[in-house]
Amino acid sequence: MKKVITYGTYDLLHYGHINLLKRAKSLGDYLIVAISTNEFNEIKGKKCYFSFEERKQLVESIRYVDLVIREDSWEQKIDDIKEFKIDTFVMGDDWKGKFDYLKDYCQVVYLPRTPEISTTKIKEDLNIVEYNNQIQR
Ligand code: C2G
Repeated sequence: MKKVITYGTYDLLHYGHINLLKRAKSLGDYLIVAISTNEFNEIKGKKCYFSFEERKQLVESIRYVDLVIREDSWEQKIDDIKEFKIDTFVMGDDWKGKFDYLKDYCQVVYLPRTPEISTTKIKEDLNIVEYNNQIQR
């Protein structure tokens, strides 16, 4: 069984995330997603709308995902790869090159991001809508 792992915050789940997970799963038979905990997101400087438990529940419901684990630190990847006997590590190509050190332990694949969507864009667009609604009231 070929095992794949990927890491991320996965806040405000959108089709860019789904595209990544679908392609990641196509590289093997079993996909593990390590979701950044609330505490790790603070270290990453990310403020989430959904809590870890809510983000975990959403990602677990995706047909391509077989297991969700916690991402508590930058340093856990090698241990995860060993513990789960991972064959392939996958990330979007905004991370290209950043995890090449994992090539000593498994295949490393960077996949093209879905360009036009992001959690940040969703938040910005909703703020504009809310702002316009307030003006019209
Ligand atoms: N992604 C994508 N297309 C988008 C947005 C995101 O392919 N339009 C991918 C990212 O490249 C990443 C995954 O979806 O592989 C999750 O994205 P984020 O939740 O933004 O994850 P990030 O904050 O980059 O965390 O240790 C690694 C970090 O935890 C990665």
